[in-house]
Amino acid sequence: MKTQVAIIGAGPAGALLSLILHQRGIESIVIERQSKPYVLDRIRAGVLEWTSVELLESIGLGERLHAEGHRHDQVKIGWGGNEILDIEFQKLAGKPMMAYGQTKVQEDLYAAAERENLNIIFESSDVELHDITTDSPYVTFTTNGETQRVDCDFIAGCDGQHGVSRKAIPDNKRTEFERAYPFGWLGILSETPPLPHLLYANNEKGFALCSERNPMLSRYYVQCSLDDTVDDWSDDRFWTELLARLPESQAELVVTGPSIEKSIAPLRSEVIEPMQYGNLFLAGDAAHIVPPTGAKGLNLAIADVHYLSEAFVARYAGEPAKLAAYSETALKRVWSTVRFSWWMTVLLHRFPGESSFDQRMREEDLAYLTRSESARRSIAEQYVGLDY
Ligand code: FAS
Ligand code: PHB
Repeated sequence: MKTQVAIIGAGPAGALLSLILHQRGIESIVIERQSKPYVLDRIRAGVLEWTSVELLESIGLGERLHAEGHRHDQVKIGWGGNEILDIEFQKLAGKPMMAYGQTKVQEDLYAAAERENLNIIFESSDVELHDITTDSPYVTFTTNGETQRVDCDFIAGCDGQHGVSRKAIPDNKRTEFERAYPFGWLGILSETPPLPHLLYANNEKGFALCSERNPMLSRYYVQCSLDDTVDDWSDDRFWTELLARLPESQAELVVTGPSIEKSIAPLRSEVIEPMQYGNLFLAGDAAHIVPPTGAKGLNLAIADVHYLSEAFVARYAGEPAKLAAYSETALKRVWSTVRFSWWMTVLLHRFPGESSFDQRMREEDLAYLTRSESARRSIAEQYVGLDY
């Protein structure tokens, strides 16, 4: 097969890139390892920056997003037992955020792929990238037991943190920056009405987060040990821990119920530099990982795709400069977002073995945020997403 851009991975980054390129007259073929139901079944992010909302609207994906998404003008942070801090981002940063699960974003992208007849090849294995430093790169893979080959002008590596693309950049050309956090998030879904606002909490027992997916589907998280498995966490233990970590006035509002999904995710920060090598360009988790505390993983993938799609459009219009500068351009937002996610993670979690001094510094940060509208504005503008 031959195309202009071969895209590895049909998660949010790959599917969005293919859709935008198609709408701008550029052909692509997407090569995805998993089946379509498998990708659609993953429970991941829950919050869209307003910048992401506007991009999705611009490509015709605004209708369901506004019909089923829940617009929020603030989030709350519980700390110091019963203190509650409001981060009013509509008032402080002039933009809201939208609670709209990644699962729905993925459904919308695949529905658009069907409508616009995009070429996504699911259940592909043994994906290999070839000749990425030449003008004739190609991708080989196996599907239905047959080896396939896609000749292309460019390859977009959108295959996530465990993909093959990032490793196609030679070790001596690739720098990996990494921070692993000494805890994970235990997340559940329950068919119960969520709190009116997203609520993050820092408590002596650890972090907790109350979020949502729809008016009768709540998403909750508690910080847990990396040694834990979901079997260590009965529903009773989860609800007891969650309620104990929230300010009392908020804990009283939580409607508990049986979990219909329960999973543990480790927290990591990671950046791959550069995000391009020869005619290979990385976007999304293939290039960076952020702890979910800042609600940035999905949004940063969308931002990469914004920059990369603009660069491909310029290149095919005879302007190669944007594509040559893609990595430099994308990394500015990546590092700004990685710092924000790291900072929110340190602010809101308790680190095993940390000193009482560390906790006092954390409490001073939270007290300063309570006193200072400028400090709250800084969180607000980063949480809802800086302009591209
Ligand atoms: P993805 O990982 O979503 O997609 C990559 C795709 O490439 C996958 O479909 C994969 O099957 C495919 N692939 C991999 N290797 C391949 C190969 N060799 N060949 C072909 N295809 C291949 N973000 C938040 O903002 N909030 C959250 O609460 C949150 N929770 C998360 C929980 C978990 C368990 C994980 C893993 C991530 C979470 N994230 C969260 C981050 C998540 O939303 C990612 O940022 C987002 O999925 C990034 O999208 P992609 O870059 O498309 O990567
Ligand atoms: C979620 O709804 O899954 C969610 C919300 C906010 C976060 C992380 C996850 O910071």
